[in-house]
Amino acid sequence: MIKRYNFSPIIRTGAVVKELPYDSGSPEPFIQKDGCFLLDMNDNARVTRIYGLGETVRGINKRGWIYESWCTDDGIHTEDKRSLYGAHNFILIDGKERFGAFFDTPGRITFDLGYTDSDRIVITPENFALDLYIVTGDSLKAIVGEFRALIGRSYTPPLWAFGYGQSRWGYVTEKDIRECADKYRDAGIPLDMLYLDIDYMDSFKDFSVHPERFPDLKAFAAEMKEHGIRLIPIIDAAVKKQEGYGVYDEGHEKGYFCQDENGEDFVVGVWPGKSVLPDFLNPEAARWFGMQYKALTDLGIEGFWNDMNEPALFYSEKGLDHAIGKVKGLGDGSEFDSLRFFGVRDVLLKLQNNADDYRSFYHNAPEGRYNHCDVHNLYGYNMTKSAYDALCEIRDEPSLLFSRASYIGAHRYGGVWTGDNHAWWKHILQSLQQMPGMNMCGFLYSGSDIGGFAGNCTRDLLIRWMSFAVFTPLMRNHSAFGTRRQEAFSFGDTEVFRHIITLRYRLIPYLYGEFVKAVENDAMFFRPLAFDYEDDETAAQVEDQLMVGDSVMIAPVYVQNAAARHVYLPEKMTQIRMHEGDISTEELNKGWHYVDIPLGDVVFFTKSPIPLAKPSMNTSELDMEDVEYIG
Ligand code: MIG
Repeated sequence: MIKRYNFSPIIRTGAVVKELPYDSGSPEPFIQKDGCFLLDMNDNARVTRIYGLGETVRGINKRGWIYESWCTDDGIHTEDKRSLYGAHNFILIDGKERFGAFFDTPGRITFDLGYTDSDRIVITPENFALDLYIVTGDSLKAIVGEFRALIGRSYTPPLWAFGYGQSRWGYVTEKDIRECADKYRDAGIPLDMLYLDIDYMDSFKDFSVHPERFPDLKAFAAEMKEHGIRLIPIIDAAVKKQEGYGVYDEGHEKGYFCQDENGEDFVVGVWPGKSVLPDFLNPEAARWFGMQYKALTDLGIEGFWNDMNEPALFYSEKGLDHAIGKVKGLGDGSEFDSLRFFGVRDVLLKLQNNADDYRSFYHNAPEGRYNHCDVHNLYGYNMTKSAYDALCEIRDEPSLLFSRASYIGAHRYGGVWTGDNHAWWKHILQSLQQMPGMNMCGFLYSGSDIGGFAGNCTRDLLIRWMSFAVFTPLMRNHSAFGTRRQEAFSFGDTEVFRHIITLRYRLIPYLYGEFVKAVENDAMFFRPLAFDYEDDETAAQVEDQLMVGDSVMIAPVYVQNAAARHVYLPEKMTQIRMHEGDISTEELNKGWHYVDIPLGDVVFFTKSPIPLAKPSMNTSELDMEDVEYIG
């Protein structure tokens, strides 16, 4: 059952698809006081665990930390952070009572889940303008199901998006991409997608193609497609401010960019240099931007990733002028003490994603004009919606689409990737722990940058990361400019990667089938063990294993040098082991096991038999019907 409470929302976020009547009572079990929603967790052991909040740092059980929904471009995902790229305001309380709560508000909201006072939940929306939904049900799964039905069916990508993808910020030319495809083919490693990062564009102008680096993208896309590979270009949110550039000229003339208080286009600095921000909250502007994707679909492009849509700001024109003023006096011979040094340093550091800048521009939504801060968390969501709506119009086939920033509602239009992680062992676990929270909030097509985006990857890290990512719907290896190369062919012997990625393709009938089922049933593809074994207190405490679909449980190795790990089996299961491409099975009883998982072996567990396809080099060669059953 769902109850809806009204605290004068300023704007319809579009997160929900059902219009429920308002309840006039108080939003029990929360107490509403001093601009907060409070819940005493200790009252008769009312709350034991808290799930949800989507894309966040820390454990599957969110209790004990403080989170802030504020879509943020922050490339250091350490556990002291409060915000990442998504704003997913749904929590699920498990304890004496079980219920979900969705705080539908477009601005900032803080979830203090036993951080300030370990027995208390304090939820503080910045401007108390929200719809609150309290969802109850018979089980954790049932509550999620009710909530998901409220927010509408999740995005389903085309089947080929379940193939393996290689990406790198650093492939600059057609030659770089072709070389990468060749190396995968030579090594016999399956591949479905090659990603184009910002360097394919001409001067980072959205919807342009660099004339020398990709002289004929249409022919090149067709060439790759013959090998079963699709090119997936990036689209950045901001548009280069340059007269003579059609997208800028038209958007400027029609007033489609975010404006400052005087009605002038608000100018920010991102990759293209001085840029402007499309006003995705203005439906006309959103439709106009979405239709620009046609420039690339006309060249044979079938999928996109939307980036920088928190929106990320390196600086604003205003902020930069101020900072330059501060720095200017530096070389004039006057005393330069440490305080001054830190002062100047901070002025420069604070230019990026600056709060004053977010407060300095406005959106023209149908309901009225809004300061960006009040609707910040809707920006990336509406960018993805604009692309999805337009792609549905432009193309007959489903397109691949995923985004960095998101808000609940965006799950209907695309997937999300988890942004700029690091080549750190702990980020394998972080990725695993993020998945169920995102699934609760509707984001099913998701995955992390395999091998880590920032920092230098190693062979063993990549093997372990991939052995986990075999199960994530989005399986993409991506890394940052300047980091060590981390393609599957970059660490000498490629056999181990061939076996792991081949296993992924063999699992696609199971993974895709379970994914579609989860979408259709408003269910989760990844679940904490607690969701399937509600009376098993041990299962409820497991933070590093997940259920994947109806039949599989995973327990990956994420510790450097470990060749075995403890695995909890909540019931009797079959252990499946892939060793050098060979698959073997073994029955294991309920309880704890210490399982050998040497580097290169992929081990997982099944409750019931699952289909396994024949190996294939890409999804167009994959025979979804020709399967054997294992487990
Ligand atoms: O400021 O396009 O998260 O995946 O490679 C960095 C360059 C901009 C951030 C994305 C990352 C991408 C990178 N982008």
